[in-house]
Amino acid sequence: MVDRIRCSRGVRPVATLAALSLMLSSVVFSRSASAACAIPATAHDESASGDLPDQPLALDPGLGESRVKGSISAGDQFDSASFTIEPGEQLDAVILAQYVGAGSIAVRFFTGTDVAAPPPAFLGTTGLGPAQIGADSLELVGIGPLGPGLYSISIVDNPVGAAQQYALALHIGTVYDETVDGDLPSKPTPPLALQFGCGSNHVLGSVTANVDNFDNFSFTIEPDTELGSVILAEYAGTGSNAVRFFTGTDTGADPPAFLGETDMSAARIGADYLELIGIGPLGPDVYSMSIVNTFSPAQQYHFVLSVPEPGPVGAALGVAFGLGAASRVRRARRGASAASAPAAVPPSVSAPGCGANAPRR
Ligand SMILES: [Ca+2]
Ligand SMILES: [Ca+2]
Repeated sequence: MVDRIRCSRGVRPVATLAALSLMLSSVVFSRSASAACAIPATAHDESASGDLPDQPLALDPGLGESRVKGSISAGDQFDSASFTIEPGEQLDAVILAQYVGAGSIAVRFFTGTDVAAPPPAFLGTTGLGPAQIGADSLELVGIGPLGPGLYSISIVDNPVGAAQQYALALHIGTVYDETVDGDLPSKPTPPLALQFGCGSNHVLGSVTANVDNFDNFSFTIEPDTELGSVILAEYAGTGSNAVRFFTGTDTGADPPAFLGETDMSAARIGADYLELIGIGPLGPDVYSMSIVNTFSPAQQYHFVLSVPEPGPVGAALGVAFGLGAASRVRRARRGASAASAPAAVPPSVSAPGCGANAPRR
């Protein structure tokens, strides 16, 4: 059994998911939450599922962390895999989680796959060895995060002949970006219910006095999970504002309970708002956030709401994605809107898959 929160792909209004529920049946909506965010999914493990081929094998990583584990040697010079980042998602990081062996390997990134038309476009490469354990290959190459599209990676023996074992941890987060997905509602329109996943959930928008005074959204933290942090990753603007947290939503039978508030400023980029307000971590429940600007010119924000996964890599990423986010986000926005950059992507609306072993529909 895999958990519902991990398997919900992309930040989408709950109404949209509800409309899909008949198609997806109980696979998505009746999963046990007991393993929620508990074990990183395995996208592919060569010891269990066979050698990754020279030409990319299509994998199905889920939201949050999914691992690709394998080995290369003199007789197995290339391990190649492809995967799709769905609309409403981005590949936040590709962390070298494990490395054993002499020498180093190289990981190469492409858009598309070798078996698709048009042929793949080379994005970049970086060498990986013991010194890069814990490092993000996307950051080393200078290409992350990667928005929706079809991508391939190829792990290459370097130098040829050495034997190495590796594990790469792919981290896929959800994204709600007002420039792509539309303005978040102001009162009296109810908060937009966003569907979060394990790992990082990005919300990007802007508020402007007398034009767009409120950006309101809600989200559900599922049983056995928690909201670990809410990091202001980016901010641009001047003047007053407020970021407010509630339990519940304005649309519920019970009015929301105010949890606390504080404001955004350039000095708070990288700060955890749950810590600033003193309310985190937040356990299973329905919550709302309201970003308010009723007096000042336009203010742009990017929050990263993290539902943590176990282990040092997962725990560190909530902070890392926030602190290193300024350049990441600008690239993410391009990736999200530049649908023509990667090869043609099927307009998949939702994927309940939880790693490579679960069906996507
Ligand atoms: Ca191999
Ligand atoms: Ca807005």
